[in-house]
Amino acid sequence: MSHPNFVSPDLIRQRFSKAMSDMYREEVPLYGALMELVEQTNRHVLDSDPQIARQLHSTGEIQRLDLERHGAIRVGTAAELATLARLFAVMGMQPVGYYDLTPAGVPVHSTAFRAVHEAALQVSPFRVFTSLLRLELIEDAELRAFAQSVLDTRSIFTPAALALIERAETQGGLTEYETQDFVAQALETFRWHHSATVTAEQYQQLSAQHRLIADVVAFKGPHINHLTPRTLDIDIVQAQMPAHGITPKAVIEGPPRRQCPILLRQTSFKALDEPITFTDQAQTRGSHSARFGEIEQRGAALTPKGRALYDRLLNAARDELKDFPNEANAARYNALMTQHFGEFPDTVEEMRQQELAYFRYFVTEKGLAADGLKGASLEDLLKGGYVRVEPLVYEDFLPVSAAGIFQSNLGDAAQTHYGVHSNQQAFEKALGRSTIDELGLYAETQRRSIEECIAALGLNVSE
Ligand code: OOG
Ligand code: NI
Repeated sequence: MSHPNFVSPDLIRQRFSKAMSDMYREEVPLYGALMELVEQTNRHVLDSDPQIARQLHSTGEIQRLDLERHGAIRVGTAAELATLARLFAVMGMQPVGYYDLTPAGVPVHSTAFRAVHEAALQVSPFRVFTSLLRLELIEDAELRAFAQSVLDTRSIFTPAALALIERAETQGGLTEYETQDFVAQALETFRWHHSATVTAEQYQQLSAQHRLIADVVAFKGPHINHLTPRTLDIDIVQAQMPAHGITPKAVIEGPPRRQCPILLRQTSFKALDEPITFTDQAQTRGSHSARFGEIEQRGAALTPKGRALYDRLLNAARDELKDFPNEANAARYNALMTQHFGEFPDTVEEMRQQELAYFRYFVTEKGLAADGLKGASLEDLLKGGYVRVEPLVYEDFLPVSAAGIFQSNLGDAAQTHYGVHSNQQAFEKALGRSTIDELGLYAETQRRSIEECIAALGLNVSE
């Protein structure tokens, strides 16, 4: 039972997301510039495209747009991941989805911590893409043991944060006073540290295995490595970035531009080179690049059938390109994507009828005023204009896109080939629980919205 004096987990998450954004804006000035560009673009789109404005108003997304962002972190051990899961649970965030990045040469597997119910997402859609380093992929046994020993001695949470997680678990929530403290203490885990925990030589050895390994092992904690605002038009932002002193990656990840946006389109700019001090140096002498900027545009969540079509078309375009998308082949890649995705229906009605995407159903004014709808099917109600649909926004990530984002920030030289397979079981063992299947969540939200329509119309229709 939740105590009346407890702050709701959704509000804790909303506050934490704001605190994280303020911290990152202070640490990485380019993030502030990017936020301004995204805000300007969103205002422009809302002013010039009444249909998008109407859609966002009717789904309520307009209220969360300015709050909306995701972050990413990388941890080194099972214990770190399991405690993070508990920390995020205090804020109403659960691990959704499993992403294996090893096929793309990145030695991690990941999940996304986020709210799962549409009402909670509405308060704060804050998400954190969280990766666990797969230490077993370090070939050199000595280096592997060294990395493990460094990770085993660090503690990425403050003692006060750990105490508050426990208190939230035993009490069933946090009071206002405890919440303030929790947000401040939890933030410490994600802060940047200018000093490394290893010598310059050890850093070089870790980095030579994979730059990501150095990024995880050589620091006190899992610094947030980017914070991504949501834009309503990613092509505009991509085109404007250079004029704002920001150089974007060569191609936008995800589906091509469409009338009806689907899934997720993302672009990022390169990691910053930041001065750091190694343990064997008195002053700052080294540098490390980990933190970057990213923006994204979100579209409709796809059903398994829609997702299979997306994956097939994406693979076909990439196979035909015969290489990772880069500066030199970007124009051809974009052309191939547009050509292949011509096959993906691009109207709401086709996507709904072919069951390619998930939708939310709403009762219309006409529906509320109507009588005598008994016995009508959902299709009848739609055709008669008594209910209408809006695509359900995709709240998750895409493994191929995530790999592209990782790669662009690690440099092309970092491409490695691992002969291992995904291991969701090992990931969940480390996490201490199973990950939630995102498709089930979308199906549930769609179902709830249909039930709400039926109740609002006073009907008991069969579909
Ligand atoms: C995460 C990269 C993936 C996304 O938006 O797909 C990601 C990382 O670099 O840690 O953030
Ligand atoms: Ni990201």
